[in-house]
Amino acid sequence: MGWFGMRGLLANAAALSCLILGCLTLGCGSRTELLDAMGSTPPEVPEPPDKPEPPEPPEPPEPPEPPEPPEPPEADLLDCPTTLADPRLPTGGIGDELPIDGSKFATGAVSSWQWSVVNEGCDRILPTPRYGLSSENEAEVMFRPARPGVYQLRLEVRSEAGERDTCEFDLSVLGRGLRVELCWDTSTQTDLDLYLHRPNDESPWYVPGSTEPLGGFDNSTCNPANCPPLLRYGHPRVDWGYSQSPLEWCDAASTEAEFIAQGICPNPRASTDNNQQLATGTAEVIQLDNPSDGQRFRIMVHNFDNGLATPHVYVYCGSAPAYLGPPGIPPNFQTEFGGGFGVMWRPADVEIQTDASGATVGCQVDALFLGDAPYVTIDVPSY
Ligand SMILES: [Ca+2]
Repeated sequence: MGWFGMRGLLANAAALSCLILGCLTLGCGSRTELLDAMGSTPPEVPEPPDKPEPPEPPEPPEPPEPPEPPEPPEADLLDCPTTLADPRLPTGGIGDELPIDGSKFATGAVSSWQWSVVNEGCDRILPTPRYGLSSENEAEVMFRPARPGVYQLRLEVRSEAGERDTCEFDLSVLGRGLRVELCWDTSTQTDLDLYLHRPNDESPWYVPGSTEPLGGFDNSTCNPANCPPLLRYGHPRVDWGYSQSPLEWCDAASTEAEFIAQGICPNPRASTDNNQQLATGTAEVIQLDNPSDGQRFRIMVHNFDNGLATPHVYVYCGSAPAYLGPPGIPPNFQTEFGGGFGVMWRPADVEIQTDASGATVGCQVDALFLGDAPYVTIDVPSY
């Protein structure tokens, strides 16, 4: 682009500017006249009225509750065992894997299976039941018992058409000798200890002259220092002259696995001490596989840390357990004084009955009383 072209453009731009300025001038002039007519201060423009808040939208109505699904129709799909001797039931002991084939119970075409176990004994008190149950949605379930005696199992089935049937049946688990189980509601907080006294011996629970349990353990009891897998406080393993059991008699699914790891399965033997450090939320168990006929054993429950608790004791020496407790005294199984030997409960004496081969077939469980009350003492370590 040349100079003349640019000059022409400038001339045109000047003309355009004049035109725009002229218009602006005219506009300004008109505005000034208006202001002069109304005064120099423009009137306050009134604030627009507040916009009213829009009304809250109404709550949407609650959707109606969906109707309960109708109960599936009942049908006769199962013929479950009604006696412990039913040949369709497996036999076995603690820690064994016991398959139960539900197809042998089915009388109709079953398309789905649901197995469960009714929690009884310590399993109804502990935070986690101890038995094992696997393949519980299969026709053949695998059950691993954790104590002797009778378990109650439950089976619910459905047919292809959605019909439903249920049954409950008993399964007996073999036991050996004497087994004592202690469980309590506060097993994740309080340290109770289970003891078994040497038979035919009425010495105190703690060495005469001692003033508290840790200084008073001795071989006259199976106690938390000398009976569990881990020996403590320098005590040798409890020895009342009973022979050891074969390793396979110790339960690899419980803390007895620690005995197996040491290559021993001693008698008597205790589970790992539930003291909130070594174990928590567990039952305390003492097992003696080979007691002699007529021997009497006293059981004792000690509140080691004086925490609150409601203790329950189950004694197994035949098919049905004896149940003892809770003693109800003192309140919360605690003493307000603390220290010393604290609260000790002697729930029962157990007298063993064996057959000619020496196998325990039953026992007599005599609950113990002090006057009319359960045999509970505070700071008194006598038998
Ligand atoms: Ca304990």
